[in-house]
Amino acid sequence: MELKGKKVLVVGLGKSGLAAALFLRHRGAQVTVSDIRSAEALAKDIPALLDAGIMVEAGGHGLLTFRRQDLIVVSPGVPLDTPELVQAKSFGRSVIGELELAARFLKGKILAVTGSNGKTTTTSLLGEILEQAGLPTLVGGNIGVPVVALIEESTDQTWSVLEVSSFQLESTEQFHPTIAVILNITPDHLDRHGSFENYALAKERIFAAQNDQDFVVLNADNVRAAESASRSKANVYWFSFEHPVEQGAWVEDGFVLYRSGKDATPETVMPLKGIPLKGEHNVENVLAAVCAARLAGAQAETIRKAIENFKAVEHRLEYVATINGVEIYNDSKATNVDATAKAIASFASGVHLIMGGKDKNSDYTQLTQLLRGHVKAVYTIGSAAAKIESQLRGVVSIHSCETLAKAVNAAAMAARPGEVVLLAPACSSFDQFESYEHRGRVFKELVNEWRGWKVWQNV
Ligand code: UMA
Repeated sequence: MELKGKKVLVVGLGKSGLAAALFLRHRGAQVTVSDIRSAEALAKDIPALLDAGIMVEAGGHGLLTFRRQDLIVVSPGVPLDTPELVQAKSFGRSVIGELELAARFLKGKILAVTGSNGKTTTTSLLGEILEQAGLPTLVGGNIGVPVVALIEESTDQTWSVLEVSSFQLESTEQFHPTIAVILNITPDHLDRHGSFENYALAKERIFAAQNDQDFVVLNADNVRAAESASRSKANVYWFSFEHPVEQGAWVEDGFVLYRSGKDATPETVMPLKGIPLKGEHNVENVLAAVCAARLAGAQAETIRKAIENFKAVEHRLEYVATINGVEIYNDSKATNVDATAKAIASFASGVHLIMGGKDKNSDYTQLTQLLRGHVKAVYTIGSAAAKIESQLRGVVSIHSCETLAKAVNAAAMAARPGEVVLLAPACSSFDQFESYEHRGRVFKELVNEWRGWKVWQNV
């Protein structure tokens, strides 16, 4: 793809937009960036862009700006039905996402991981395993490093381990992973995709460009992910927590096993108790990683060691502290109902659950049974609070807290030794925070204040 002299518009100036604009300019394109945020809000990035010879349109998208381009590169968070994009397309402008742009220039092989939950943990784990297996490895994507930023470092030998979201996959054409993993598909982002099926179809784009030389790794225990197999042209490998699979990874008698084909002898990879992460969902993530890493050429022994030394990723059921016998966990990345369900299920009982934020057209009644079994009280925050409260009224004791600070305070007062305070919001963070990372960091700061307060109380 020739970029020299092409007029390219980058829509959205977050992490992806900034990286894409600088890359495109570096390759000789005439680049403009357009963002709905004001020039003041974008102030920290504008000087570097102008210095690089990139034009900036701030405070809104201009129809004319969009129509003047040869190519439009869209950030993942910008919906494809944005009117300016729809009109530019109708005028024959080519519109691609940041992932697709990157895919056209990235060298080497791609191992891509998608799913509604577990993507970041599995991607990080795979990055560690492949690196320890001596393979030249880069890690990026939805995990926080735009894929476009990996291009210059990639070589023909590189394995790019990429976390890819439905937002990124929605606008792919040539994106072609050698190994594609779908961890699970459960409702999320229904506000953007309109329906569960549209969302699932966006996820399936991960294998759209694959052929019979490639591999797809699917969760045999997740109905919608398993259904995808019939539409894949690649070799299907499975992972299952519940039963042995023909080829892939599974759990049997407390061990993780892997079999490379239906006539192959199963190999024992590691005991379940060697997995340092909490919850059944993390065993699923490990099974997916074992399968994908074996397909990439890592040996079972290397995989076992990398898993045993793996630390939970920040904001994913991250252990924060124990204060006066109360364990505190930060699962700020639980941004949908299924992730929250998995977090709750990781604790037997006595959970004080902080949930709420920006609703994504979710159905919180799906938590009813788990709340009754494991949760002592729910503390609601954010703009989704009223909906959560009306859907869960009578199921569990609910405290309306509005802010995270009030919720931590209320949970700290109520929790008894042996109980758990868990932030697992089931919502996105954007009503009160910049991102789920920001929400998680604020939570940990509040927990620190709580610790200080307890220490002071005990003096
Ligand atoms: N914007 C517009 N017009 C619009 C909408 C947004 O100009 O109509 C602008 C905003 O004002 C803002 C910019 O677009 O300045 C934000 O772009 P973005 O939302 O794509 O954010 P990035 O910083 O580029 O981050 C994106 C991913 N964000 C989303 O998908 C929402 C990050 O995933 C990812 O880490 C990063 O690229 C690098 O690849 C975050 C995420 O929340 C973690 N992902 C969702 C999830 O995991 O559930 C999918």
